[in-house]
Amino acid sequence: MMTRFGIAFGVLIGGSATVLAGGVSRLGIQPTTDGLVTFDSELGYSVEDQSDRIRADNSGPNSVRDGVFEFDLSVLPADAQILGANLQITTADVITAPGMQAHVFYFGFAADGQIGGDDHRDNTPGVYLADERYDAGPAGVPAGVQLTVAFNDIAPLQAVLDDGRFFGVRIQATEGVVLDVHSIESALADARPVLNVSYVPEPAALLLLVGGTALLRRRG
Ligand SMILES: [Ca+2]
Ligand SMILES: [Ca+2]
Repeated sequence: MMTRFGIAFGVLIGGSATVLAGGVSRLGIQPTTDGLVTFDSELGYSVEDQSDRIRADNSGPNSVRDGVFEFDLSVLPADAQILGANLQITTADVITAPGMQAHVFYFGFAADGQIGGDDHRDNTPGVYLADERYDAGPAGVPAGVQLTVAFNDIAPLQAVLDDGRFFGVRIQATEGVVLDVHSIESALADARPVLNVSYVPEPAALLLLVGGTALLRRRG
């Protein structure tokens, strides 16, 4: 337990813990590590994890660069029931795409706390979390805009909390799209990525919450 608390304290300095109504807690978790993983048909896989920004782009099957964030979920209570989650990232450059809109997918996977070639879409497909369409080009999304990506599926996050430690989120650009966001190495603290998780700390609390919702529905 000492180790668990020690790790939690270290990460929570940069995050925020809030208790909302109904016993629901919300915690912002910064990545343990982040970076980009490139596949090049001639050079193979390469990793950059110390830059102050992360780029996801896709120039066709011979050159695909994915942005990856890995979060240590041991800062959450071990028996937490996750109710919702989103990834908060901030653009470091204008989003570009061949058309008016940039289509970007987000995938989640059980990770290992370091950025490697295995984090690329080719090697660890992961579970679909969200897809977003951003206005691209000079009149689209400029640098310095905070993007909040709500997850459609929290099951992979819960699975890592129950049976693992590091949760990976990967940004996958579709062909022609270029997305630059600030990394944890960014000098702008407010622009660094954060995983926001809302949860109830005890299974019993979730049962009460679900029971209450069912009761309200019956009355309606
Ligand atoms: Ca990094
Ligand atoms: Ca990894």
